Amino acid sequence: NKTTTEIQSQPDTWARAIAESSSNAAFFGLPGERVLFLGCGTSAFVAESLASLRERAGLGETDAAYASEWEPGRRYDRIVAITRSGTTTEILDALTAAGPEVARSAITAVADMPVSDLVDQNLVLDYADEESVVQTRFPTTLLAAARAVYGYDQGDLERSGRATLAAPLGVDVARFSHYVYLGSGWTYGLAQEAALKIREAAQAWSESYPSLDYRHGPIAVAGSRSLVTIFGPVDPSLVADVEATGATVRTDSLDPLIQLAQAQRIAVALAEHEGLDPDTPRGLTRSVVL
Ligand code: F1P
Repeated sequence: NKTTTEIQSQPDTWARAIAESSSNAAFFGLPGERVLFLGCGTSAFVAESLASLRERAGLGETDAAYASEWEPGRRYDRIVAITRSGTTTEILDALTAAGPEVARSAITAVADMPVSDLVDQNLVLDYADEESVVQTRFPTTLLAAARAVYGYDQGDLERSGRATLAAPLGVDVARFSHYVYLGSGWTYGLAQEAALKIREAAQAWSESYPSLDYRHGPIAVAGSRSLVTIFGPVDPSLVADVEATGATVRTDSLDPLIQLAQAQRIAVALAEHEGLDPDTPRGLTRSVVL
């Protein structure tokens, strides 16, 4: 399927994004600017991760919002619209409502789309566009580009990504009926995106929470058919509490972007196990145009 091809191509698209990042810095907010990232669906979760990464890097006050929920009010120097398709109605409506005085960037996978007319500058990651409805490499490639701009240490992302994606997945999806993804800081957006992949590609039950909030209620439904994956740093007492429910806990020391790619593989494996086509999920289209 196309989704798998796109998942497997990620080390290449990450490497290209990092190589080109110095010329793209302005799209992600100049140092000191007050920035708002907007998106829908996958792109809303990317927006959340970008806001956390940028603010924690000390580059300026940064917010993220679902485009559908945002209302003009707080003042920003720049609004950055994240949208693979460049056609999503809520994004176009938010940019139209934003007023003329704020600078605007769009980051898309396709050039000359409706969003392009509403912004000053459009970064087009065309090499990360996708044929699958389900987004995989566009969000991770955008994140790799942003991390480079924000000075995040990318380590050996490309090599480690290649090795991990070439190795067997190591998860028997027949054992699990409930998938939980936990994250903290910028990886909370990744956890939400991972859980969305399970729902979109495999129509299965998944949830996501800030890591330490999981014990504040949601852990009550964890059990022997739950797979709980923790992105980023792991709190041993949280692992012990989750394991006490009978759930399987998955942690590793991989770069969180590679952990997300592994979650994408789990979603595809689960779809195949259920006899579903991950490329064209029921009820989903490439973008929502109202
Ligand atoms: C956003 C999005 C996707 C979702 C679905 C509908 O699209 O919500 O994340 O998987 O296909 O559209 P875009 O604004 O990033 O093009």
